[in-house]
Parts: sequence; C-alpha cells; structure tokens
Amino acid sequence: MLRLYDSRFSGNCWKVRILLNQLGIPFERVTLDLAKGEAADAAFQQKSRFARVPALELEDGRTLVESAAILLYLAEGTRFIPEDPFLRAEVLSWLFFEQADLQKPIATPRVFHLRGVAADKAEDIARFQKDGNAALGKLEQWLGEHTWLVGERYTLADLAVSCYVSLAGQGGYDMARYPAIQAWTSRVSEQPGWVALLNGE
Ligand SMILES: N[C@@H](CCC(=O)N[C@@H](CS)C(=O)NCC(=O)O)C(=O)O
Repeated sequence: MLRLYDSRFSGNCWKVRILLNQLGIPFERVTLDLAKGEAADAAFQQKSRFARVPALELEDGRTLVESAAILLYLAEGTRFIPEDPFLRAEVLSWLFFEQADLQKPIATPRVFHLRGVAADKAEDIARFQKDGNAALGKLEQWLGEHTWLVGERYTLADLAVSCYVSLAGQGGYDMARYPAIQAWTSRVSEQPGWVALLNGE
C-alpha cells in the first residue's frame, strides 16, 4: 500500500490526500509533528531529501517528494490531466505558478498565525502578503472570466492551486477582495471525493 508522510496542517499534504481520495486509492499515513521538528529527523531525511512533507513512499520502497510531482505521478492517465498537449501544459503552468508565486506567501503568514507569533512577525507578514496579493490578483482576474483554471472542467490545476488559496484567510489575507476566487474554492470543494483539511488527527 502507498504510504503518505504528512502533517495535519500542511496544505501541500492536503492536496495529496484529496487526490488519493478522489482517485479511490487506498493509502496509509505517517503523520509528522512539524512544530516538534520531526521533519528534520535523520531517518525521515532518508525518505525525503528536502526534509519536508509530503513524501509518498511507493510499494517498491521508492519515495517521491514535492507535492506537485506527487500529484502528477498519481494523476497520470486519469481524468485529472487533459490528454491534449496544450491543455496538459496549461495544468503544469498553474502548478508552477502556485509553487513559485502563491504557496510560500500564503503558507508562511499562516504558520506565523497558527504558532501565535504573528505580532512579532508583522513586518515579514506584510512583505509576504504584498507578494501573495499580487498573485491572488492575477488568479482573481482569470477566475472572473473562467469557471475552471484549465479548459471547461475541474482538473489537477484546480485541486493544486485551491488548497493554499482557500487557507489564505488563516494567514490574515482579506479574501473579501477576491469574490471570484471564493466562488471557485467553493466549486472545488463540492467536487466528488474532496476531503476537508485534517484537524487534530
Ligand atoms: N514545495 C514543497 C513544499 C513542502 C513544504 O514546504 N512542506 C512543509 C510543510 S507544508 C514542511 O514539511 N516543512 C518542514 C518543517 O516545517 O520542518 C511541496 O509542494 O511539497
């Protein structure tokens, strides 16, 4: 059986759990407590070369890291990735944009808030939010004119991009500025097999 190394709060791990559930693939979880530094454990680093979750251990013992790579591996040949080469590349385009422009500016202020250090980190948060709001503005513009990120239906792009975007409010982002994004994250969460972020497991 596939083994997912994850954490309760990580939006990157959440992406993988949603896809595994939507594909109906059984898996077992090994949950790390990142606040306790468990990702830095030497044994875990044997499995995850960047000392981060998610990491997906395959049945043959090989391990994949980086959420986008894991998603692409799992979604290969399924309805989540269009067959048309241009549309397929468009999915990749959104995955790269999420990683380069959205993920860190959203995730880092969220971690500061969840760990109760937001007041001390106010300057850092403001800097991240400047970048994050610039990227969210581009996403909002796209979604003002499109129902889904790629083509006419839900794809891996919607799954991957929506996770951290839907958590941005936890990092102090004012999401009322982004009505098209909010409508889209609701549409995404209504997809069959979608699962909520873990809380306390
Ligand atoms: N680009 C990576 C980012 C992974 C990442 O940042 N993981 C965080 C949790 S969301 C982590 O494991 N951090 C290690 C730590 O906090 O010690 C991905 O998409 O998988």
